[in-house]
Amino acid sequence: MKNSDLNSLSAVMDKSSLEKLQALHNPDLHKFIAEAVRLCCPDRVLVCDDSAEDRELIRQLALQLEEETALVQPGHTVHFDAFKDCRLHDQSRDKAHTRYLLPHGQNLGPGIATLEREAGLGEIKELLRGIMTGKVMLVRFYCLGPAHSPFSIPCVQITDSAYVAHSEDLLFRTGYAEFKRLGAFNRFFRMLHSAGRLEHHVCADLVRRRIYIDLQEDLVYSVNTQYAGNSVGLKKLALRLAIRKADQEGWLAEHMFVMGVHGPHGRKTWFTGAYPSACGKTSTAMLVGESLVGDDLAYLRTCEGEVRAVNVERGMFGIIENVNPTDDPELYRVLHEGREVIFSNVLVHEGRPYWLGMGEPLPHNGLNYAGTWCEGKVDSCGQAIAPSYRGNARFAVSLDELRNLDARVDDPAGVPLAGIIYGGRDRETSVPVLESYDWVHGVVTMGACLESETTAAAMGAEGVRAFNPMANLDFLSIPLAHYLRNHLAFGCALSRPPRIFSTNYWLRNAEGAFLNAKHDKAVWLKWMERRIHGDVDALDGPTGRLPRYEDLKALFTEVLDCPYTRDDYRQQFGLKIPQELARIERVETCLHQAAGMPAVIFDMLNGQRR
Ligand code: SPV
Ligand code: MN
Repeated sequence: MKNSDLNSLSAVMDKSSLEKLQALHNPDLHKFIAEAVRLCCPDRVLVCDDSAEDRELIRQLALQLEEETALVQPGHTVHFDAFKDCRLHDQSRDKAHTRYLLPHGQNLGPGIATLEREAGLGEIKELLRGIMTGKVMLVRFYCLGPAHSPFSIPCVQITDSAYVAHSEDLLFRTGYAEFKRLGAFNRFFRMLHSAGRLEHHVCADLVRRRIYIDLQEDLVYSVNTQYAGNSVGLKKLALRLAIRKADQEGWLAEHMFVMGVHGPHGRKTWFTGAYPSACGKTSTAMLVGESLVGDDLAYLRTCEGEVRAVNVERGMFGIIENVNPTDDPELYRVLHEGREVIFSNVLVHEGRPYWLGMGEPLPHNGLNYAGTWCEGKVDSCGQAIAPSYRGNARFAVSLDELRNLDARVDDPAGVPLAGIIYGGRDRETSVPVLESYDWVHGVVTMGACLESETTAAAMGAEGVRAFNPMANLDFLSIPLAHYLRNHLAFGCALSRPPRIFSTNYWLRNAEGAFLNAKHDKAVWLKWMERRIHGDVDALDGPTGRLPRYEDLKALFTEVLDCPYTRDDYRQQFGLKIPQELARIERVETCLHQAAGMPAVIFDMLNGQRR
């Protein structure tokens, strides 16, 4: 450590924290922390390692600071994010104020918000100046992906929010040992977060909420926010840095679950699935009888001619709405009996959490995201306040709580990937399950053409159809054309790339009724698994390979023990030609707006149209 860094830090750290930092022989790390201390002026800095004692300290701190409140069930707490009214709240990702800082004159193409780097750094540093006065700065180390692996990315998180640190303890792998092992290396991800001024333990300065990503330094600044999607740096903020790193190194960083699907005779086949937020990604990964590796973020690398996938995380920050004993029995169990759960923006009554769609009547009053709540309460815009934050109340748990966790979750080599699934929220066009003809066909017509209706996971209007390639558009830190070119190249380099499928759980009939029940996705998954092994045939259609009625009928009986009629099949799998053509038109328009799109993408769409 440089002398000046050491001096500035020893004034605000106790001996134990200083020793922990000194044991990491990494001047870049020391410099980053010293600069953050000079900027944010905390009263004290607490450096944590991977020990159980430090984790317990953070747990206790979250309660002491009242960012979390204990519930009746031991180890369970609730956290609320700020809510002023329907226009000003802190309960989902703030896309409008999340920006990449780029040198003057550079941009990342349409739809990706950027800011001139010097100006952005000036603004964010002004917001952070002295922001931790009177507070404790926490310094935490994590590892994205399994440790000791080609996938691992060490990260350091600085925050003044014990809730953020506690969430990361549940959601990510510890990383102090990894930093120690690696010593002086310079590429690690850096996160600097402050919840800013608090009122009633939630962010008071929401209008000054900013999330700025400095790609040059692999550093994310986040200020005046507590919602985990904006503040828990290792989640979607690190994904943005990872997409950049993956681009430079020739792998893929994706918004995907990873799971093992069980086939006949003990066979297990590995899939990843990219779905926009709140479109069925977690519920697919959690299907009864299958094995979970991860539910939100995956890194994909090629190794000896095959694709390997890992879960970036080690926990789940899931949507709680509609988690009930019938649809999600394992999650429901964990939310009641788990050792440690952080609930956010649910309804609390007599120390117990309640949420919409939990399968039992809700109390008529309690504490919720808007303060004390009773039925009929409205906000200052006159909007009814729901018992729990509609659509985006969440829970955070460690994967260790789950009985369906796959034994290979921490395999440093990842799992061999056989299939990739793309799924959006589409009421009128795509069939429930479809297989692509080959890698390029799948990447283009299923991944790049993904459209979905917007949901409560990000700020803005809900239910609006939006172009969302690979369900990753919100997180792209490289131009879209570049990202798609990487995808094409990734699979084209392999003699047997993973098979690509699409699913749509949200198809409706003309009267607006859903054409599928929630459990039907279990059948689509089994069909894809059988296709990969050639156990079932398919029908060659203009948009891809379709399941045969007889195979689905047999699977409905086998998997769900329920009938499946020709009429069901016809309604679900009849191609909606005008809608398909309209979709190609819309997506093509979006793709044309981005410069440098590979010509093969438009050729493929033209072929599809013909
Ligand atoms: C999502 O919105 O896709 C999530 C939650 O997984 S967040 O951490 O907000 O990104
Ligand atoms: Mn997600």
